[in-house]
Amino acid sequence: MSRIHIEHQNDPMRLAICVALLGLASLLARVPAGAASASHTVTLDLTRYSMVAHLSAGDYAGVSPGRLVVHVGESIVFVNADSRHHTATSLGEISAFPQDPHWTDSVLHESGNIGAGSWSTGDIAPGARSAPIVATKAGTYLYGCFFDYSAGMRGEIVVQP
Ligand SMILES: [Cu+2]
Repeated sequence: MSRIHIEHQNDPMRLAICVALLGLASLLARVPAGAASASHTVTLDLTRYSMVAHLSAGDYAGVSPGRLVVHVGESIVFVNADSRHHTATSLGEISAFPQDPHWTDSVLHESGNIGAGSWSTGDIAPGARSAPIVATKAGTYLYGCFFDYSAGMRGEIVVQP
């Protein structure tokens, strides 16, 4: 072995960096596939998805996928691919889209997680994406757009345990 090589092996700083990198590598190796950090995307676009589709909860348009299945701990990001403003706002843990969601302007602000209680992405500008909304409790949840609910802009999120 060359003299330079031996010097490198004995360099305490180099050794510390090696140990740190090995530690980091073993941490990364321990993160299982499909861990709690998994993220899903729902695209909001009333122009592109203008055709009315069907769910057992009722007719809908403007979201893709209309029915999204996730697991507890995973998060959903709503992407506004449209040229107009949208929201994704909870309708609750119910089985059919209501005639009137009875929302107030407060849903234009981001709030809550999917699970117990109401949640909303808040107002998502054209081209923008929501903060990740975490699915915290198993169940079937309906949501809709504050601006376009009467136009049928709705969707369903199924949270599995
Ligand atoms: Cu909308």
